[in-house]
Amino acid sequence: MLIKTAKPLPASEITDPLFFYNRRRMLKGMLATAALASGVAPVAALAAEPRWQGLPAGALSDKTLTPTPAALVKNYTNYYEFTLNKEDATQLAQALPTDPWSLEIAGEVEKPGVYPLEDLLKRQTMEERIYRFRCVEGWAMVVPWVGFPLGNLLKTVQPLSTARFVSFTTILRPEVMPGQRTKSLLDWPYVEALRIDEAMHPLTILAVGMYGDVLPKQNGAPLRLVVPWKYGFKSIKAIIKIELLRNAPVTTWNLSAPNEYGFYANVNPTVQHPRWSQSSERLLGDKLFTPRRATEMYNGYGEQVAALYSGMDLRRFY
Ligand SMILES: Nc1nc2c(c(=O)[nH]1)N[C@H]1C(S)=C(S)[C@@H](COP(=O)(O)O)O[C@H]1N2
Ligand SMILES: [Mo]
Repeated sequence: MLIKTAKPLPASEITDPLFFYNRRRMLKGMLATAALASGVAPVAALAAEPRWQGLPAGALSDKTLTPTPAALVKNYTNYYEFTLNKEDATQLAQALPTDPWSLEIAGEVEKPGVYPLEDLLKRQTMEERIYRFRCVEGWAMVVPWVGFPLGNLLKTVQPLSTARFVSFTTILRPEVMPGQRTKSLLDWPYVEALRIDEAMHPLTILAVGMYGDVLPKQNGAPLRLVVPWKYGFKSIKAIIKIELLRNAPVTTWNLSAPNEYGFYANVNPTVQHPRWSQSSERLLGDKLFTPRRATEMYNGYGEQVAALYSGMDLRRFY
């Protein structure tokens, strides 16, 4: 979609190499840059796109992990606004319009506002982050996300010292999201939240792409959270609002079944879900007879994040 600007462009934007008229084209350019720097082959058609951004070393991303085949990640999704069926969201989610898209930033910040997504993205440096991802249901995958640290975005809007939590809200569009027309399972819109130190942690990213391309709609386009040391339900999709708060908000899964889905939801092989064990997991793509792998504490990111929870009783704060 072409964004036709009615007002004349300020000189700074005309000369700004980061400025693109088209979000998809802009994103593709960013993704190609990220892909090049990470060694993943860029999308061939993008070869002529300008490459104007260098990448940080990417020390937070384990390049030795083998990504799950993209087709599996795109065709086995959890997106309850559309369906409870993991295969059907691939098709159903295509009905969600994702361009144009605005992100509201509200609450305890110096610069609240409703920002066009393009404006926020063009100020960010895209990185590829290859992360393990673990759903609370016991399946796992490895995904090469493309995105940027949430903390970098939050810094641009200047959180106040009173901000102790950050909440995220998914778009409410019952006319295209059939699941939102019923309240039987979850309360809509889907809301998730982090403590501010979790939100500012450099592993916490907002993803706009995966596998070197724009994020598929079923995987949460145009903007989703990825918190690799927590169960997948924290990684909320299609975010339209980020709010900085003094107090912990009510979150969707915690509200639906507080004894099953804690606020923290840190991956923990020693704290069992009331209805199944969390001590092992099945990697997407593994054959039926492949033994399940052992679940890792904090999904393998303990070295980076354990300090956030020092002194906390993880059985109580699950
Ligand atoms: N808005 C929204 N976000 C969501 C969900 C959802 O149903 N709606 N499902 C969550 C769950 S349970 C998981 S495991 C992950 C799955 O991400 P994926 O479908 O891209 O693999 O998305 C999370 N984010
Ligand atoms: Mo999940």
